[in-house]
Amino acid sequence: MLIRHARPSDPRPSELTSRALYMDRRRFIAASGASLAAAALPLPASAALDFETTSHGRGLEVSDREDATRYNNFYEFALDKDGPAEKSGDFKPLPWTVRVGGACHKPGVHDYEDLIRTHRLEERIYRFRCVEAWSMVVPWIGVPLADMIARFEPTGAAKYVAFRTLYDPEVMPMQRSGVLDWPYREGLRMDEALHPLTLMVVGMYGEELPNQNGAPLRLIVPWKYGFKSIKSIVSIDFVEDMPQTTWSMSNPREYGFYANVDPEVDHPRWSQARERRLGDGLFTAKRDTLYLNGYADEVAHLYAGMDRMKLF
Ligand SMILES: Nc1nc2c(c(=O)[nH]1)N[C@H]1C(S)=C(S)[C@@H](COP(=O)(O)O)O[C@H]1N2
Ligand SMILES: [Mo]
Repeated sequence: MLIRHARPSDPRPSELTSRALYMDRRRFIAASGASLAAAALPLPASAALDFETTSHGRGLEVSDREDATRYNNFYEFALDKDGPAEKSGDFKPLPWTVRVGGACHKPGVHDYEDLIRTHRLEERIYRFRCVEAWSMVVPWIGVPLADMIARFEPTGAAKYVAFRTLYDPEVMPMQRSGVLDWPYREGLRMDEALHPLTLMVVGMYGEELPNQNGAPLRLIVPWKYGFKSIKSIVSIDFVEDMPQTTWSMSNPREYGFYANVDPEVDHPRWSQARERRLGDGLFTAKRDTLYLNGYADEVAHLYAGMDRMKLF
């Protein structure tokens, strides 16, 4: 007999929308997408993707595509939220290669198409929480990072995975400034990278990633603050020591390596207890931030015994 076990991160009642409403809304968005986009800035056309739907996040009320693709953080293009969509139009995400190296048996340079085509794409609806206390719910499309990592055959020396974003100051204007130490760097502990929730994302809302959301491939680690979800990845390295990460290099007091969503660990300059969901009206109450962004039952064991205040 087949029993569908509820996933512990399944939506709570306040986040629910009916499946029918979600499908309707998708159809509505598909039908009206052109006119909506024309009303704002024209988005470069994205190709539709072939993917399997999954039960991840089924029933969560999905954020509007407009919000998720026009309110971004992508410091390579701009420091404000509208800037990435406005200033990334000339960026050409394809062709693209990813260099894989370090402690693995199959290092090498991989063409994006080969890297993706050999995997089955899945759509997963995840909550996403920025460290700046806004959140959204996005239907991401990607490959479980663990599946991608398996083909590189990491060795026993691989304790962490380090990722880097493209460095190309000609098309990424803020890289001509020193606001951050470029290229953007992120990292995960090996067990975090291999966790089934961790996704290497190539699309959202049924289509390839828009430039401002990290085309052509970016990470999504749904229980961590948004800055761990590095965009436009050009290299993956398996390493023995905890890698340096952009935000902790720039301000180690404010940004740690773990960056787990935690309502009880305040950012030094603001509380993390509440968040504003993109699309909620000005008069809608902020929402309570959930420990590990609502994924605690799936990932809390990774941090058993760890001091949340020290290893933030
Ligand atoms: N390369 C790169 N990746 C990045 C960032 C960035 O500035 N550069 N910003 C991070 C932050 S702070 C957040 S909140 C998310 C935003 O992702 P989104 O624009 O798709 O919502 O991207 C993350 N990945
Ligand atoms: Mo963020």
